[in-house]
Amino acid sequence: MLTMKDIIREGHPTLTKRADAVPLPLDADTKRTLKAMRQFLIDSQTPELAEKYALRPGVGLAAPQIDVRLRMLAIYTEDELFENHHDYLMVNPRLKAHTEQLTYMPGGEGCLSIDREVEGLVPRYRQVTVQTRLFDPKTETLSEDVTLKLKGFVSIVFQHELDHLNGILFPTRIKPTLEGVEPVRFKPIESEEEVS
Ligand code: K1U
Ligand code: NI
Repeated sequence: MLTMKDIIREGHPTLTKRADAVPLPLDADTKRTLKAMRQFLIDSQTPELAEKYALRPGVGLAAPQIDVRLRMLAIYTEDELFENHHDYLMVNPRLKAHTEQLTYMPGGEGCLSIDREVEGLVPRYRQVTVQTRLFDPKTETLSEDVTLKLKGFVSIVFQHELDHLNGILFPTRIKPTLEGVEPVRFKPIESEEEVS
């Protein structure tokens, strides 16, 4: 089981290096790592496990964050409207196209590898087209190249994780203001909705 002890932090040299392409076919060790990355996200979003093991909740994780210098990443999250679940283990992902339009996280971004509050907004493309192989954790098989269109929050998560594969941490992308750029709008959680 991966815990916060396995996640390297700001200052570690791996976090500022470009990761290498994943050699194919996948070896057993790489398959184990991919499954463990996805399981970490699931555990971190399970309140009892997050509390028991002191896990910070995460919706994305890139292999360099566990000191594996390979181009692979996990995403496990709902979109901002809680309409679709996104569960990906991407191997050698490439950004093929993106909108001109930008967006950003209204409260700024966080990172499991950064243990401090970082103020400021991070401009991200509103929609991206990604070409990638997908690893299926159940059958332990790798797909051929697929093309994914990701928008809004999931697009931001992908761009944050792709940055990790390229040795970039979000504080280097911060802008004090973003004029004319719309933030991602999250559907309010019903219990937190205003009544009047
Ligand atoms: O890569 C990482 O360090 C994980 C990070 C990715 C990220 C996604 C989107 C914006 C910024 C950074 C996180 O998962 S931060 C946690 C988070 O955004 C979240 C966690 C649980 C529920 C909803 C959001
Ligand atoms: Ni991060």
